[in-house]
Amino acid sequence: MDNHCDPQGQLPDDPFTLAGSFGAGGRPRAQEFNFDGLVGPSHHHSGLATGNIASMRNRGTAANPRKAALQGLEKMLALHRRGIPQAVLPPLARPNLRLLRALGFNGSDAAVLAKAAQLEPQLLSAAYSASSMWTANAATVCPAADSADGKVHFTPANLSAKLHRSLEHPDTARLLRQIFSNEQYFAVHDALPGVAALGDEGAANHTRFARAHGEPGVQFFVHGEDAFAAADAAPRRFAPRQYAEASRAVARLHRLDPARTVHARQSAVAIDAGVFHNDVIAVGHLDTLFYHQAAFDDEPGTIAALTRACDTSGLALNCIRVAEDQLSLQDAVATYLFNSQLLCAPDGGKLMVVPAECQDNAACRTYLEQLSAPGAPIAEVLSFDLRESMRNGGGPACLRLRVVLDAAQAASIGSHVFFSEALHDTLVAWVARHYRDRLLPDDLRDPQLLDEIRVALHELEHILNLPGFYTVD
Ligand code: SUG
Repeated sequence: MDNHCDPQGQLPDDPFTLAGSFGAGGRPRAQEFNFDGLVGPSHHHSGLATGNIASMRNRGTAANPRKAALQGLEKMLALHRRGIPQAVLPPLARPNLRLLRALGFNGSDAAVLAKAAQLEPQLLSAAYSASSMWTANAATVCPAADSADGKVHFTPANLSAKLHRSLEHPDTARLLRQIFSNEQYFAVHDALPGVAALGDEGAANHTRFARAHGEPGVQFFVHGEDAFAAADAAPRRFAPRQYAEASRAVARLHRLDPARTVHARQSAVAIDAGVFHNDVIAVGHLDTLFYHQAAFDDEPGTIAALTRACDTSGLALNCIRVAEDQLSLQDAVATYLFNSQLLCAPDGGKLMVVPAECQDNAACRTYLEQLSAPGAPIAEVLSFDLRESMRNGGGPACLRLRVVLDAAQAASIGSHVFFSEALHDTLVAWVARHYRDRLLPDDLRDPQLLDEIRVALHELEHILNLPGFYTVD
């Protein structure tokens, strides 16, 4: 197959050195930045996410927030060193005391925590959840080249399927508006109304194909359910999280060209096997779709629609299909092979970033050896230990939000979110100073933890130049 990576792939150390470069048709060159979530200090395992097998399985086990954050930073550093444009999104402030107070817990902050711990420990876990680390769920992002108004659009995901996640979007919107503040370049919408029938899980159910990041592409939205479809509700083990109506609304808000937008339905069998987001079973990048045969409700129809839309954009879609006899659906969920990041190295080769669990599974390891053999589609497989995040069902692709930016758009960002060796070192030292190395759900009642987190986040606000971000409660 054609190893077609972004021909604009000269990746600078500093995104601002991009200034002044133009690509095909006089369009500004653009790069895909991976905005990885920095794992917050309250990372713990409390089994809040039904339908997410890892979260359900690890409920109540000890977490190591320090290790979780360092594992994420190690991935960011490694990719940065490979020349992949990398940035960071900070954790949202937790605990969310607004939630607990709104639910009738009152008194001092310590009293609120103590009463919630005694009466509703799962609500306390939700208020303390560090789930904003999975930035693939922060928003759906549309590069300027795909929108009729030429702006980069963001719609924060309402994440209405899960209580702990539904708390994220107001702060996510505030964060995105603070970072992507220049309205000449960026439009940050409000999340869709937070009801089940408009459930939206952001970029985890969305991908984009294009010849180069700065060129118009094909947007691909995947949903689990049609809110108003006729009674097709076969008995299900797990409820879908993404609704077709939500995907279509995001496409309208982002002013996409319907001819270059494809909507497809996830297979219910996959959802029941633990594919709570489509990015657990498929990933796309530039001209490539990597997917398991069980990913879509109508596989031939979905691939045909995508191929047609890509054809009309002058793009030959490369599909890498994994059959059940190569890797079972169950192993796909256990290894998170499809939650890998597909990336383009500066030398043009395709990189695949997989979780270490892929190497622990014999079938998956064999498959990856074939996929990266000489002449095969992938130039190199990079494996990372992200076990802390994985124990909550979050692999490499969950931890990053892809944002395509050209030089002027990148240069308009004043926050210190672009990754560098220096930022890495600062953040590692910050984590070492402030994070615990063991956290159980029961520890969340400790008022000392609240104080530790407040001090840490106040410092982070300065490191990342996000004034006031953590001041609002
Ligand atoms: O929403 N886990 C997250 C994992 C999100 C992974 N993201 C993507 N696939 N893009 C979720 O299920 C677990 C929290 C806990 O169990 O404490 C959790 O929320």
